Amino acid sequence: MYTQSLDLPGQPQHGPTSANADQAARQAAFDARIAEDAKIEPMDWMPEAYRKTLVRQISQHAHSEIIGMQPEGNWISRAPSLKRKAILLAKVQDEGGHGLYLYSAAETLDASRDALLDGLHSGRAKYSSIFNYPTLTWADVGVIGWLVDGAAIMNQIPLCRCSYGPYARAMIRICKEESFHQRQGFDALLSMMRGTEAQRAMVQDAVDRWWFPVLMMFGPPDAASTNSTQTMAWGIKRISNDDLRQKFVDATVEQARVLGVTLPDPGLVWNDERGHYDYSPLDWEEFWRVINGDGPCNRERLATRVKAHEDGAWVREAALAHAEKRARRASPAKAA
Ligand code: FAQ
Repeated sequence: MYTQSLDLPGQPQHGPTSANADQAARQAAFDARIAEDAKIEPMDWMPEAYRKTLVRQISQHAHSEIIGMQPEGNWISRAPSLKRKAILLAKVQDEGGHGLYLYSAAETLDASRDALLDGLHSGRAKYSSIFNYPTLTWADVGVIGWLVDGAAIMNQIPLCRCSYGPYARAMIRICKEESFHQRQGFDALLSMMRGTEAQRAMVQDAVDRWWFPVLMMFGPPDAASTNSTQTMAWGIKRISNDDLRQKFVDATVEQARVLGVTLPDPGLVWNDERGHYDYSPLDWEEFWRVINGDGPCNRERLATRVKAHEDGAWVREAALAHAEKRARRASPAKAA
């Protein structure tokens, strides 16, 4: 580009000093929006570390949703009635949909979906620890709805107020659907608890196996939560891991009483002074082992996911070919 411009007194300066000033002004505008609890939108300037941490959290969340289809998906063909089968089909499809909203939210941050999926399939990216446990009986399906979706809602309601607009808006719809998921799980368990002795024993066994892994879904204790300080300062995370875990324990004890099951923790007692239930220390070694790839089902979950992706290659190719054909028809000159 040709220019006749000269640097004159009083005019904005260009070069390193003004670039630093621009950067500082953008950072100040971003900080002010965070301080006033306004939303950050995709076209707004944001610090690179904010963008990266959102891509990390949103993509891990998306991966959890699509891997989370597997434990219950195993039971679609074995549901005990047409009604339960229809409910379970809808629920598993919802989880797939949640994954898609979340990948789309990550794409607004310049992340490529192919790269995100590659991270999952190669084992580099994390997904929720909880989906590495097996679903041994039909009661496990009810317990996933009641406890896993229950924990997911507790964690996700505050994310509806997250500072990044597309993530916050995706969470509003997701939370509505998770609420149906939790209720259908509780309802399925209630039916079993009103059934035979063998059904009640099956529910109790499932609760015994899932309770502690569910408490670990909220993440490591606050003292070991490497990301919390920064994500809370940015208004991404609103309530700490331990505080959410406590809220979940307090809410669930009464639900267990209504259901007639025993939560498998002798240390679970009301503490008048704290105004909360105390509970026993969790096995954090197990947690780290599971998230580092060595849980009961990690290998199976990843292998199933990779196979589904490979088996679906023809669908992606066909969709691309169809889109190209439509573009050619709509505008032959441009497409040529
Ligand atoms: N599993 O510093 P923090 C669902 C990692 S959706 C695996 O405390 P942060 C729906 C963490 O990534 C369930 N990894 O981390 C459904 C970090 O590693 P990094 C998923 C975990 O991000 C129901 C390291 O440990 N929900 O259930 C876990 O501040 C039924 C240090 O931890 C979401 O993703 C874990 N449980 O807090 C579907 C919600 N916990 O990345 C199907 C959004 C921690 O530095 C059926 N995510 N780690 O390498 C969040 O709210 C947060 O990311 C937390 C973790 C709270 C999960």
